[in-house]
Amino acid sequence: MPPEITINGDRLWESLMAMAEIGATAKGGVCRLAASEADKAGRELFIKWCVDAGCEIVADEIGNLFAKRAGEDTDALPVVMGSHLDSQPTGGKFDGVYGVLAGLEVIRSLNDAKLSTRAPVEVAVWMNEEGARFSPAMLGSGVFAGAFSLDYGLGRTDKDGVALKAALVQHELAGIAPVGRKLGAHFEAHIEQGPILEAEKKTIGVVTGVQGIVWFDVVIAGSECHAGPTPMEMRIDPVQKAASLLTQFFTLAREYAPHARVTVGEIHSHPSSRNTVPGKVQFSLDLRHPEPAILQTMHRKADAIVKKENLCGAPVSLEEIWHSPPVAFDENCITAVSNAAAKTGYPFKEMVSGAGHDSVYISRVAPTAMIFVPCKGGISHNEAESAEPHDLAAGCNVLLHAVLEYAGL
Ligand code: HGY
Ligand code: MN
Ligand code: MN
Ligand code: MN
Repeated sequence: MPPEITINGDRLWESLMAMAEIGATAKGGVCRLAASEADKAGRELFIKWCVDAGCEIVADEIGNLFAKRAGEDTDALPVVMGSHLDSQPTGGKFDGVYGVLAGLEVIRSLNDAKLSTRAPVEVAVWMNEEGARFSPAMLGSGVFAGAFSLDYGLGRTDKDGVALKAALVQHELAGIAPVGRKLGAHFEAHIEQGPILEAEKKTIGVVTGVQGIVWFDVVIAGSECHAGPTPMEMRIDPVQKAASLLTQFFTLAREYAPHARVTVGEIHSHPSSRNTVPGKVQFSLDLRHPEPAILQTMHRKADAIVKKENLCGAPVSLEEIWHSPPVAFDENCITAVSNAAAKTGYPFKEMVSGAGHDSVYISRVAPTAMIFVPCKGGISHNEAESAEPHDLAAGCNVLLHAVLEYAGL
């Protein structure tokens, strides 16, 4: 029987804190937008650590990175531990990074124990998971899984018109691999980014799937005029129309509570001058629900709201820019995670993820499941994001055992 490995998490915590210094913000968070200088620096540090751990590094054409630890059976498909290093503009130290560095810690622990696995084991860094710089989210894993073409992915531009293709850098230590390699299985460790595990005093979330997400761009066309002499009834004011739309969109969240989510994260007015009635207002709309039928109803109602608002005043357009249907993960992978949680003795529960993750698209091309650990107050996509070292270590031990159930010793 191979020696039992128990990951204590100290080295994992050190790596997380070292990575958090890259793109560190004044308020204790990180800003490592996809393919930015900070993201490049984070990827270089990850590559260095993986080369030091004896891994071969390859990158695919959309910029996904893979650190490969050979297995005894060179024909066996790799068991991959993946997540992301890119962050929100005011991101936290753990979103995405935890899953990547927990994967590295598994490899380092196998090295320490001088254990070789039957199948190769890899850590994947999926490009542009957040969608904060290049929409849509989960772009790198989506191209890898064939949900988007490589040209579409490389052609996505940020708000300054910079294309991902131009922003990508090839890392000198990385060989090039085509997108879409076959994988044996994919496991992603991630902080929950919500309050459930902490509230229920559970250490591990066995993630069975991910709720559906639809992203829209809303554009309201007004006409610029002077804030002083122009009588209210003469104005075509997109902000007043936005106020009515926003109230109705948020009503959808109440109508389909408790699982519906409605978020308006971006709001822009043009020309954005305090004494000019705007000529245009644009905002993003993010609708989510775990039930496909209800998400469709919310989508249909959003369309109807816009249609009614278009009967008068400032014209509104609602353009769907991304749809990620609800996903159910692979039963055997879910069982491997449950078995690992039971074996390691941590209190666990099954749950559906409210956030999107790279595992959504990778589950289309490989058996996939996820492992959640609590984060403080359920806060994430916030510089105050934090997690307990012992919970992070627990998730890493569960990841190790779930991976070994597939990779074999
Ligand atoms: O939008 C999401 O849920 C993910 O964090 N990109
Ligand atoms: Mn994430
Ligand atoms: Mn995120
Ligand atoms: Mn995510």
